[in-house]
Amino acid sequence: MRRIALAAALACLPLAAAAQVTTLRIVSAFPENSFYVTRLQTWIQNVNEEGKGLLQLNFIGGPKAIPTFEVGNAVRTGVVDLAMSTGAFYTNVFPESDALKLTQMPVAEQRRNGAFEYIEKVWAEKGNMIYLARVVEYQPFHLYLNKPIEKPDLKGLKVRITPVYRDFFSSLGATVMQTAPGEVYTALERGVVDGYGWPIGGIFDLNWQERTKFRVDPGFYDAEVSLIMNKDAWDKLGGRQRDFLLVQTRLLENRNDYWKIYAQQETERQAKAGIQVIKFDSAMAKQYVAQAYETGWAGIIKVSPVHGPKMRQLFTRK
Ligand code: 173
Repeated sequence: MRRIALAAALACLPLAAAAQVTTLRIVSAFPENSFYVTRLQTWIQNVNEEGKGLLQLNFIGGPKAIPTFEVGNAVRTGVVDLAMSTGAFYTNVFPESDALKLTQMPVAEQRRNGAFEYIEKVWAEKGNMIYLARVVEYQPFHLYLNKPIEKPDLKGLKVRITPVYRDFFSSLGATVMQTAPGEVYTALERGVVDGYGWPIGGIFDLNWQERTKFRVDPGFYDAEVSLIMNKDAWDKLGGRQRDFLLVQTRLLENRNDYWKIYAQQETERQAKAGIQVIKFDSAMAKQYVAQAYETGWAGIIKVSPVHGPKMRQLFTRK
């Protein structure tokens, strides 16, 4: 009798669990056909396999679903539950978001030195967001150009930017123009810009190599792409669902060493595509990178006099 009751109870378990499934809506601020998104979708598939009966992710799409610079507000207000984005795309929610480009240590170390905790606090307070995981690192930004330069002087050049590059490129004399990644190709094609900022990897995703003559070395900062979540959606999850989501996002973050290989591959691929490297000598290079950080932090601290200096202290390698 008892055995039968137990068997019956066990048989009911999947049903009981099924009643607990939550499906979260996730979007990407990067274009649908970018490598970042391909990688995200592979991860989502796996999460959905592992999360049967507990938690499912429904990929809504990229900027066609929600425009790049509106994704942050969509997460803040709960129009979507989760997003893969970068801070530069949601400075309209809170300006500190763009500071993540300035971290000088891997996210694993940020989780140990208090930086991650500080990010979590600011994101929750100012963005109504849970900062879940950084899924891109080891990707320095570069300036790509169609006109040659001999020194870090961009006077007379029009350069496509996001907030990432605004203060730095402006300080070098560039005329800057902000666009989402999806509009870079057209801007280059029409000659509206003479170049653009982008990390070392990814320019082939939208065929920009067809419209790119030079890459300027060295790179600067570290491209940040992260998973962020609406805080109310997080608060509604059960304990097991939260644990599962934390484990899954951490698994993706723990694979970030891959980006080191990707950076090498993309550098080679650019050379093969005929993109020439404009390389500053070491003194100039040092000054160029120093100016990138100086102007970057000045910009953050100007709009965030309280959090800015604290972030600078936590994000800068001693
Ligand atoms: O669009 C951009 O140039 C940008 O800001 C960015 C940020 C992180 C990764 C890739 C691009």
